[in-house]
Amino acid sequence: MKNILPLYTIIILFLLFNACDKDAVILENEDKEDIKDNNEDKKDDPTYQLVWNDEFNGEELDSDKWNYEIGGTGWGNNELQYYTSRSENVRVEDGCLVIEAKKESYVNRNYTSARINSKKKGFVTYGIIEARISLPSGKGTWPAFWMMPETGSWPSNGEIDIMEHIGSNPTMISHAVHTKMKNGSIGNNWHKRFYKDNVEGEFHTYKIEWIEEEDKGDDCIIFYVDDEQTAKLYQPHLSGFEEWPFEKDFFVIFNMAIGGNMGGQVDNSIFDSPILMKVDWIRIYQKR
Ligand SMILES: [Ca+2]
Ligand SMILES: [Ca+2]
Repeated sequence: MKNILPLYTIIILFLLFNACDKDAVILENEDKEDIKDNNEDKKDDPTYQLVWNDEFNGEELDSDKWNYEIGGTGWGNNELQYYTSRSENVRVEDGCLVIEAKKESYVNRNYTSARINSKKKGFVTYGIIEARISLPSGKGTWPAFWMMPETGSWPSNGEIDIMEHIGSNPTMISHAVHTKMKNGSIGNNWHKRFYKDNVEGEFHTYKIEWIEEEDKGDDCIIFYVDDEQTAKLYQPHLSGFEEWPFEKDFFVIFNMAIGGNMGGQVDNSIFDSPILMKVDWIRIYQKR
């Protein structure tokens, strides 16, 4: 079954079920209002409806939707920052999620930043996953909008990198997926780079459309930047889990790493100005 969190109210379920035929969607009242507004976008779309979103319009991060990931372990990529949940590093302001990286000694690290995820709170199998993001600039920054599986270990259970950017390559947007057969640890993961001016300091939308059995029984994932299709990845024909683990629930992550395998060498002078990743909204749609 295609499903989505949050868990809390079952009250609206019946109403929704009368309107839609197959997707199980459980929503809170507040979310329902948001969704009503945002469905204006898609009200004429016979295919998709909004099922989970955060407009980041409150005063603080919504703990019903997000978890903080905290620590300075390098996160598997030799990243240099310590991720905290402090407002210095992660907050909601002026209608946006703001992740700010800082140069400061903190526990075992010389930089701080933040990483949040929607594990067990917002996840989906298939659908459209889209966010409107303004990226930081500066050598050594490595912000990302990506997805990991609700269950199972990496890399067998997959990873979908909707958008990664590095400040050392200021116009580059990277899309990638990792599977058991093809992943970063053996250096052969699928990826595609796309170049666009002004991704740093300006808002753009980053999106995947993840489609079940789009062609001859095979799934696909289509990547978009500002609604322009930038990459399309098909499931290897009728392949199994080792090559295509993307048939189960994935949650969302926003983070900004400093340095690390992809972020590269850090130019410490970048911290003379605030290093900010801003997310205006995230919206997840599923087929009606
Ligand atoms: Ca399939
Ligand atoms: Ca917003």
